[in-house]
Amino acid sequence: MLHEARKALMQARRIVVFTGAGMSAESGVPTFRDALTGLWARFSAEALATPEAFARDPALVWGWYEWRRARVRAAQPNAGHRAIAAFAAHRAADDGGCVTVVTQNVDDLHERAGTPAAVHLHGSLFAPRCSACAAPGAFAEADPLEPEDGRHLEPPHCAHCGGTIRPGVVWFGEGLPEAAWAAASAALGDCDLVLCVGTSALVYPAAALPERAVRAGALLVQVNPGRTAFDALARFNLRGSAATVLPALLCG
Ligand code: BV8
Repeated sequence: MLHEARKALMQARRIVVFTGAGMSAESGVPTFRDALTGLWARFSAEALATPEAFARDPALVWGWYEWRRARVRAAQPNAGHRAIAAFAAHRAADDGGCVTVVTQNVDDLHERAGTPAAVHLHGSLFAPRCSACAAPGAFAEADPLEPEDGRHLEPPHCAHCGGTIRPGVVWFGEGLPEAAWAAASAALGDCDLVLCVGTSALVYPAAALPERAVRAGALLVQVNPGRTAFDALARFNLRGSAATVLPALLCG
């Protein structure tokens, strides 16, 4: 299976790597399936990642995002992130093949592994903005030293209008950033192979993109230790973790 999937990747010209939370799991970043801990143990991620939750208790939600930002800053890209970056650079240099990384993740581990232009469909933990005037916001602390089990943390205020600064992520019920959606739709609408890594494929409209690519004739290769909604669409289901399968698949 790995060998056939590798052959398909070598023959493909326009490749999209579509990643989810499982991509960063081995870097110590919890997935959305993982139960929340500490202050947020009684919440689901879907419940906290909403404009309503932020309106109800801004310090609870801001504290959660600063805790997640601290975890990501303490994390390192894993062998899977590095294999994707090396593969993309190699293809671009070698035979002009095009590899585009489209992620649902709000961490910066693809970039830190050497993938400069990952398309972030759901925003970033590192791009706070004003919830009133949308001006870019600044963190109170560049390096958040969050206690292990988290804390309530009042969000800072906008230097321009005094509005409340919010995380630069897409919350449930919110539309995706137009530029990222356009770039991802174009890449997946024109690819001949999509490599889906570490996603449960349950969140829309993101999950519709690989579906649409397969309907347009692209081949789907999946890397995931568990079953997902993409299993039936995949030509190759590689059951394993991102940091173990991707180096063998992309750099073997
Ligand atoms: C919208 C940022 C309207 C915030 C996120 C159609 C059908 C059903 C529902 C909907 C629909 N259309 C819209 C909806 C509603 C909703 C939705 O999809 N709900 C789901 C839950 C059913 N969608 C929305 O609300 C979207 N907005 O529709 O707005 C609109 C339109 C126009 C104008 C105005 C409004 C917005 C969705 C985006 C929400 N924000 N993140 C934050 O991070 O805090 S979503 C967030 O959750 C992530 O970004 C990601 O997308 C998702 C988590 O999924 P995964 O990444 O796949 O991770 P998960 O934990 O689920 O799974 C991990 C996988 O990894 C597992 O399969 C596991 O086996 C695997 N794994 C584990 N370890 C490893 C591994 N794999 C490899 N290696 C390992 N080591």
